[in-house]
Amino acid sequence: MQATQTTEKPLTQVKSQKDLHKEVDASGAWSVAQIEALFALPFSELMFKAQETHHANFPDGDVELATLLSIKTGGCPEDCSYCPQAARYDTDVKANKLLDLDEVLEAAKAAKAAGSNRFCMGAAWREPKDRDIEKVAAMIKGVKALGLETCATLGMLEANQAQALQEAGLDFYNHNLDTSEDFYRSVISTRGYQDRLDTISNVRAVGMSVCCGGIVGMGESREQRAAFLARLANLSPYPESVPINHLVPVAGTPLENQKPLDPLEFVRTIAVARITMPRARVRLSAGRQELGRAVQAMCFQAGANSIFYGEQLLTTGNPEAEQDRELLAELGLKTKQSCKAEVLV
Ligand code: SAM
Ligand code: DTB
Ligand code: SF4
Repeated sequence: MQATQTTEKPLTQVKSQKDLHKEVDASGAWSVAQIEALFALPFSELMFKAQETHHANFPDGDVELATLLSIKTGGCPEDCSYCPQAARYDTDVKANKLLDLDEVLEAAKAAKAAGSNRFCMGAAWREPKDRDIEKVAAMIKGVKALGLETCATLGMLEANQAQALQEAGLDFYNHNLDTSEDFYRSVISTRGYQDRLDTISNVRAVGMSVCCGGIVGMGESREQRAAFLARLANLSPYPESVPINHLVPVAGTPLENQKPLDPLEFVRTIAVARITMPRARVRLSAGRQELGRAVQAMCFQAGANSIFYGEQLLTTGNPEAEQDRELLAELGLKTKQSCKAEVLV
């Protein structure tokens, strides 16, 4: 596969810094104003547009199942305000060392047996050390040999580390922008937005697929949600996988008392992600237990076509696999076996 560097399409015709997000771009980039206009559509019109886009790009209408495993839990030095794994917050999460290869392969076999398509290994690191990369590379090889797609989320990556993971057979690397650049500053101080863009660029440069999304419901405004989606959609190319997490407010984190986002606004966010990134797998990620069946059904109608599958995310809960199978069956949704053959426009 041709290695592609991630670049952002430049916004042009900018009159002032204040207007930066308001201008329509000559090169076809999404402006924040255009995305806000999508959010502001009558609900049924927005849903209709999202469904048109979804059917045109995913004629099979299938749902991808991705299973998460926390391979290294807790004790993280970062200060992400939402995260129960940050060492500085007093949460119920206990820090553990990196799992052994056998434990990871057991979990991957169980995920495969339950019908999962992708196995995603997550570590509570700011960034991996080179000796961690060697151990994770062995896990990737083992999981891939089981016939699963592989994904890892290990924090910031240097170019040589991205190369090593790619050579081990890693299909996707997850690294989220999390939110808009201006809201980001009130959520995380220990790493910058540009650091995140650099990691995504390093992943692209070695030809791996990018899994990149974020969290909504952290107290951001609609304009900030639009600015966040604009940053994702203007990555060139945009990510193949877009996890949209609904904040899980965990006791002990600074966001523990955050008021939940209006569920219809969550559905709108999914619809706008679908319209602006037509061929991406848009994944309903953290927070599905709180959403309930009806809101999830609306999200699938809005163009979501991937879920985290299995009763555990990293440290928080997720619906039981059986419950999810029942929900998908009731909605008449098929699951996919592999999206390897999908090619981005
Ligand atoms: N440490 C690595 C990193 O930060 O890139 C990988 C794991 S980190 C837990 C992956 C993502 O999980 C975060 O970027 C965030 O989007 C999501 N996340 C973490 N805690 C969450 C919460 N309480 N609610 C919703 N999403 C959360
Ligand atoms: C992503 O965007 N969401 C997943 C995955 N990528 C790694 C993680 C969700 C974590 C939710 C909080 C927890 O379980 O610790
Ligand atoms: Fe650490 Fe990742 Fe949690 Fe941030 S989101 S505190 S980097 S584990």
